[in-house]
Amino acid sequence: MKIVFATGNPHKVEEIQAILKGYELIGLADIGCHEDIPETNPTIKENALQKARYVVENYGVKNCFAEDTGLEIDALNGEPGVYSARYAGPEKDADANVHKVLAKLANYSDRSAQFRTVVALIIEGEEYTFEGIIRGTIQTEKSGSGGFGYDPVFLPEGETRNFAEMSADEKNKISHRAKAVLLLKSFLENR
Ligand code: ITT
Repeated sequence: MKIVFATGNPHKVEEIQAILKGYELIGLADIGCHEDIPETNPTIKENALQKARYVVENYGVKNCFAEDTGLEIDALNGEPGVYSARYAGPEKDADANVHKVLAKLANYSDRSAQFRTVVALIIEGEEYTFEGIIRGTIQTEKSGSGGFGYDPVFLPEGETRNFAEMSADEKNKISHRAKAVLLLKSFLENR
């Protein structure tokens, strides 16, 4: 089965394709979409829905899913949250975002945080959402060369290596995104 995945982030396509093995993910470029899809809502769930709806409404696509992810840091009242991609500015610079987080947390002893992903699916005109969360802590400095975004400072609960120090397979077994996508997968398989 082919399904459009509305993301401009190639890391997400790689991670999700590895989980949705029996499906062919069609990227935005393949449907002629080269624009930055608006994400203007105050919640991760609404942003995920907004991205999926945008593609269905503007590109004549019937079945589509999108996802939105945020890093939610307890001591910062859930920041950067829905602003995770642009925390340090509109350039979506992962390095600058990580440095901003480390600077803001410098004086806090509570470094607990979570990643939250919401996948929004539109299929045959109906909308569905699936959520995945992983708890962990923000480390004091970066390490590891895998993953992307905030991975070099996110240590999942119960683990000794952060997401950037794990292989893609290891991250994919436990991550927020994997949890949400497994719910999507079982929904698709059971309809
Ligand atoms: P879309 O086109 O799908 O919107 P994006 O990169 O703008 O791609 P988001 O709006 O979901 O993605 O922004 C979330 C940001 O949070 C993203 O830029 C990363 O920096 C970070 N992020 C998302 N998933 C992550 C993960 O698994 N590990 C580390 N950081 C992640």
